[in-house]
Amino acid sequence: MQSAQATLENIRKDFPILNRTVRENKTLVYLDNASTTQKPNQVIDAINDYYKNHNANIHRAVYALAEEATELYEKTRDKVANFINVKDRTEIIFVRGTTEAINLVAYAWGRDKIEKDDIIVTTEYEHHSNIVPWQLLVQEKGAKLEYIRTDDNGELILDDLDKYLATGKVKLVTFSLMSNVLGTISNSDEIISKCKAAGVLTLVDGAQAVPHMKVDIENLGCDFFAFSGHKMLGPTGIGILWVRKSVLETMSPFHGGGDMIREVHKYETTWNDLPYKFEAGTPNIADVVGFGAAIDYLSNIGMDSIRQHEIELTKYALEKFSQVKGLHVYGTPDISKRGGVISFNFADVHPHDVAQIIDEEGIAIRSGHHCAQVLMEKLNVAATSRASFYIYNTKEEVDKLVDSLNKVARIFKL
Ligand code: 7TS
Repeated sequence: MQSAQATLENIRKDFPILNRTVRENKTLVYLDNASTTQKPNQVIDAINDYYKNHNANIHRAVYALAEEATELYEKTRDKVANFINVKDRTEIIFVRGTTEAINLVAYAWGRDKIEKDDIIVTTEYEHHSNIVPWQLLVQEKGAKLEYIRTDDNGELILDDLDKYLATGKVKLVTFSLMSNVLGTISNSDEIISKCKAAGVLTLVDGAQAVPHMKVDIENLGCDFFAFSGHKMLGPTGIGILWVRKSVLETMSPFHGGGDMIREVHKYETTWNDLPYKFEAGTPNIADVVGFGAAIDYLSNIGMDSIRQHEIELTKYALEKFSQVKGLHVYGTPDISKRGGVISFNFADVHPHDVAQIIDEEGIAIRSGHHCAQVLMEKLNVAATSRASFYIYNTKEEVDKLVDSLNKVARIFKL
């Protein structure tokens, strides 16, 4: 059995970008993993190998290369099914990412199913991609969008959910399993069981959760589930929408075109089998293959070890942050209820100034509204700074961040 330290050293060796220097010859400290993660050689090599040795269009031809490409593409679907514990692979749809997945549901499910005065419930800590598609839909239908509020600890106030469900008008409740700003892990069991009891469908945005903890779709019990490959070591431009079969079978197509059809005549078309009905056109084959390699990589480490590593880093960082003068950290102090995302602000210092001073040390953190302006309004700030961790981050990197935060405090005389 390898020690945790040895494992971490080996993991870091797989990520070539972590060796590079930035600014004044500073070793890169990458702490913007909630935005996107870095890629290991295994993922880069899988994409290279695909283009060098197997490139062809899928599902269309009988020649050897086309068969190989199709097999590689479909193999990733099986890997995804296994990774999130889905029994029926035809419920898994390849999309560009979480944003496209949620838009697909809003169009292909929502346009048929949402009517005037219906209610869609979301939360105050959603990413814009789990707000804007619903705004567009309710505006078109004369329906309503309501919000479950967050409390001072950044947790959802579930009394709000009870209140909306009691109206009998709610058709969908949609929430992220982990907030990209506060790191809060939603109380999914309670939300989904309440919705089930009320006969209301649920969509879970797993963009921040799937990369960082074991997610079991069967246990979760939702109806729609979305996540992105690039936040879990995979390439950009590939993501997953999972839909429960009984719901998927009631949905209209999203995009029309090649591959999603069975027969096309001059004035009517019949649809292909699931999931191909929802995968129109030539898909992002190479990145699906790369995504498969990312899933293998994470599976080899084990999602429970990844969660444990992030808990340790986050606990360590929260302790150190509490000693920095003038620093305010958002979100719950209960480590069991949060992931490796820490948003913070210095009183009277603009987050962009913070990020700039930190960047001089080669440390990449994000400053801004994090595509969560509804939450920023709630917190009564325009922006926050945010550090977010992943499998390759170390306590030494947290120390470097803390040193530079102390530098901010000194410069601004806090
Ligand atoms: N949902 C959540 C919870 C997210 O954090 C993000 C991206 C998305 C959806 C959208 O994912 P995409 O892959 O379709 O873009 N979050 C962030 C972030 O926090 N900083 O940059 C992107």
